[in-house]
Amino acid sequence: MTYPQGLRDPRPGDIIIVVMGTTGVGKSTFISYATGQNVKVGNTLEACTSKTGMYQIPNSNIYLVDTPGFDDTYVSDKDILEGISDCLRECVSDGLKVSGILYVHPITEARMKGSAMKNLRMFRKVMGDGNMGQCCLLTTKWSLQPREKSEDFEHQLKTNPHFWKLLIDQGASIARFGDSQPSAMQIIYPLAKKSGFVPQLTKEINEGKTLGETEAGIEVLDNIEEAKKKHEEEKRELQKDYEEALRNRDKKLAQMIAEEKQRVEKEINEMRAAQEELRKKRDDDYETFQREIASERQGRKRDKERRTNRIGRWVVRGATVAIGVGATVATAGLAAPLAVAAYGFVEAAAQEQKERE
Ligand SMILES: Nc1nc2c(ncn2[C@@H]2O[C@H](COP(=O)(O)OP(=O)(O)OP(=O)(O)O)[C@@H](O)[C@H]2O)c(=O)[nH]1
Ligand SMILES: [Mg+2]
Repeated sequence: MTYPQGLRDPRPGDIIIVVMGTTGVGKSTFISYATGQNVKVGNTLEACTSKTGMYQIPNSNIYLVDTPGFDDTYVSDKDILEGISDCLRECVSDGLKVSGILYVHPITEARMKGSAMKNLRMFRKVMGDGNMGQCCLLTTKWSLQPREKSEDFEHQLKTNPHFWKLLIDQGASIARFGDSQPSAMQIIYPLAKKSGFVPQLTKEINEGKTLGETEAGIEVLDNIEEAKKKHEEEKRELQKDYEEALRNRDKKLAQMIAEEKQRVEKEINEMRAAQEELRKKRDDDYETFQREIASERQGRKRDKERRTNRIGRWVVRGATVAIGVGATVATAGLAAPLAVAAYGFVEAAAQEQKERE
């Protein structure tokens, strides 16, 4: 099967929809269906998507941003937040229209486990509660269990104040993904129609805060601090065990404990370094941002081109990759007509909005 041609780098006014959620919930799968592109999907328990990436819906001005989920390794949370923050800020400063956010959760999980709760908290802090009207809470994997069970789980998600109730009360919509391209497009259309907004994290960064001073950054710093305290406790225990092993002249055991202690110390140092970086990640960014504004004011075309190129690097080299992926999306035969329809639809909405402005 061939895919619609015309994949291109995003231009000012193009529409951005960000996809967030815990590892393995189906973010990349959803994007594969929606775009007909070969987005790498995970088959193991390990996180699959490690970097933020942008994918175009063919023949449309809509781009989906795939993000890695926050997991249990606190140091990588810092990198993930950095990636999301940089991507959002570049989108906003390059005039792209961030119009919607999808928060993905598998319907096979009725309860929100530790990492799901953490991702939900991060999602709220990145977006800001006042922007929930731009968000859609999406459930996936409906085909993996009986429908009644899924509906029961969905009810729990919707009504539990610790899960989605508050977000729905604040205006978030909910949707079910039906493992097909038309279903993906039905979810994307209403988000693409919304007007652009600036996520809370980006607002805070643009105000000159360090990443560690933003709501989302504070959450990551606190999590690292908590993990660091546990590690320091563990290190103290290991030290006691080590001294005891020496007293008992058990050299082999002492050696093993010493190695374990070294590993714990290394992790503590990594955590300290991550905290340090988060706390000071303003100066570079903020100054760069200020410089960009200044050079823009002076009308430096060259600078604008450089930013456009930079945004271009986010885009997966879609056209070439997309051609060989018929197997990835069973229903992608519908991609062309739907994407063309989406394009017309969204371009018309953008035009309408422009006229209103
Ligand atoms: N049947 C079904 N399987 C799904 C669905 N979504 C995801 N899966 C499966 O779940 C696994 C993980 O999916 P991914 O799309 O890689 O998940 P992800 O959210 O991108 O994960 P990370 O990249 O690790 O953050 C894969 O084996 C998918 O095939 C869905 O809606 N239906
Ligand atoms: Mg992924």
